[in-house]
Parts: sequence; C-alpha cells; structure tokens
Amino acid sequence: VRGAAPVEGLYERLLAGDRRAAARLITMVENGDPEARNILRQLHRHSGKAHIVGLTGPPGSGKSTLACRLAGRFRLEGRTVGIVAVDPTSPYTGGALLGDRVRMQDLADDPEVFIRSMGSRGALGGLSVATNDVINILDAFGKDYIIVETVGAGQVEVEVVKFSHTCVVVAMPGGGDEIQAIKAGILEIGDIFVVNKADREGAQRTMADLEMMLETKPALDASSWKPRVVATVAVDGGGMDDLAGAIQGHWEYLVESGLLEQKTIQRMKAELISILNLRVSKAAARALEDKDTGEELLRRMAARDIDPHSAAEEVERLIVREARL
Ligand SMILES: Nc1nc2c(ncn2[C@@H]2O[C@H](COP(=O)(O)OP(=O)(O)O)[C@@H](O)[C@H]2O)c(=O)[nH]1
Ligand SMILES: [Mg+2]
Repeated sequence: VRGAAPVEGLYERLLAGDRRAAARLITMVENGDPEARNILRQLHRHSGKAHIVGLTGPPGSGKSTLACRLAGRFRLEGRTVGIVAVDPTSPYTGGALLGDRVRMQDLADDPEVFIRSMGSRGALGGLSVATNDVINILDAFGKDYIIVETVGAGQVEVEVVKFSHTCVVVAMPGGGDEIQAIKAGILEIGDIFVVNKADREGAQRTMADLEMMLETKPALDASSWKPRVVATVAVDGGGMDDLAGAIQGHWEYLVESGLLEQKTIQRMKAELISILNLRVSKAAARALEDKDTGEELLRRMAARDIDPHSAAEEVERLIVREARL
C-alpha cells in the first residue's frame, strides 16, 4: 500500500498545471486504481468551469480532424483545450492526430492542449464513469474547453455527449444514408449540426436536408435554441470561424437563458446514475460469485425453488447488507 504522500503530491502538481500529473491520474482512472478516487474527491470542487463540447457522428465523418481544428481555433483566442476521444479507432498518438502529424505539430507541441484517447481499458471500470472522470480531471486542470469525441453509435457514446453543454453532431455529404443514420436518435440531442467535407459534392444538398429535418422539430418557445447547421472543411480549416462562433453562441444562450444550471444538474444526475449502475452491478457480481450465497441461489433457481425476480430481491438484500458493513 502506497502512503498518502505521493497521492497528495499528485493532486497539488495537477492543480499547479503539471501535465504529467494529469496524464498519470488519467491512467490511474483507466486502470481502476482505487487511489484515483481519493484524488478525484479532492479535485471535484476545482471543476465545473469548463465548457464541455460533445462531438459525435458516424465513423470517418471527420470528428477527430474537426476536434484538432477546433482546438487550434480556440487557441487563437488564448483559450485552453482538452480533447477526450471515446473511440478506440481515433488515431490520436503522442498528442497528435496520426496521418496529420505535420499539420497537427503545432497542437502536439502546445502545452495548453491536452489530448487523450480512452482505450478499451476504460471499459473495464465502466466507460462512461471513466470518461466523466477524465472530463472532470481536465476541467479541474483548468482547460477552458473540453471536446469529447464519440462515434455516434452505442448507448454509452451517446450518453456521454448527450450530457455535454453543447452537442455537435457531425455529418458528411452522401446519398442521404448519413442523414438517415443521424435521424435514428441523435437528431434530438444536437445543438449544432456540422456538414463536414463540404469540399465534396452534395454538401449543399446535405445541408438542405438537415435544415428541413430540423424545421420539423417543434421549438419549445420563441426564445428556445434553434439548432444551427454549419458547413466545414476540417482538412483545411474551412468554416471553423462559423463552428467556433456557433459553439460560443450556444454557451451564451445557456448562460443567458439560465439553462446552464439545469444542464449541470442533468449532468450530475447522469454521472451519479452511471457510477451507481457500476457499483451496484459490481456488488451484485460479487454476491453471485460467493460460494455460499450466490451459487446456492443459482442452484435453487435451477431447481425451480425460487423464481428469477425473487432471487434478484435476495441479491439486493445481500448488497444492502454489504453496503452497511
Ligand atoms: N475531403 C475531406 N476529407 C476530410 C475532411 N475532414 C476529414 N477528412 C478525412 O476523413 C478521414 C476521416 O477523418 P477522421 O477525423 O479520422 O474521422 P472520424 O472517424 O470521424 O474521427 C481522414 O482521412 C481525414 O483526413 C474534409 O473536410 N474533407
Ligand atoms: Mg475519430
């Protein structure tokens, strides 16, 4: 067992802006190191200042390229940026985007930009819990913007961006399939829609399709946010002023409308639920692994002595008893 001193030191170094301390803590989180939780506990009151921007959409639509471009754009204003990619296929390496090494060199060398891909290791401890932990670490670390890239499929990935402050949905020109894919669930959560690869044929058409679909979405009232549609060419930085402007405009809207507070509460709730889900399912798994109680219960179920619902209630009672200890 390591003493309190190194943990204490990590916390202070992180708050003092030491990138290696931040990277180390993130690795601890990914590895499910129990010591990380103590530091996260202390860090909590230092977080809550960042603008969390979710970036989601189909694979290959240009999310990673956009994230880097956006980061570069925010840096021009002197703002600091964290990028968290919840997509193992996102080729960030050594703080840069693979394949765009030369162009992204500025970003890789910029100490005010922190890029991290969540590996599949994060999944062991619950991907959404680990991702929220990383977001909170970068928030406490003082990043002004935290861009969270997720591929727009799967429950966890959508959950993570759904509870960001500003959700950006990325599409690209195509025969309408991409728009169909967006329709199936993420149209509702988008605050801003990006048609990336606007250098390709059909971008105008995709923009028009999206705008039409958004028209049919009923506005809550005259003052509610109207989703914006922005065209970008992430590879050469085209449209980045529009996109950054829309993101900042949405933040101002949240602040002025008072919705920011509401969003924060929703975010806290989603975070709490994902931690509880993880803790309860782990406790249930432990109870079932227990020879005396768990295996016996399963045998009774197989023998039709007890039905699955009643068995689940028994496990619940065991978990509650364990939690009281
Ligand atoms: N033509 C064109 N290609 C792009 C654009 N943005 C990204 N790409 C390319 O599309 C591919 C996928 O980009 P990536 O950012 O990895 O997409 P992701 O899977 O959504 O993160 C890469 O080869 C990029 O260079 C763009 O605006 N125009
Ligand atoms: Mg990517």
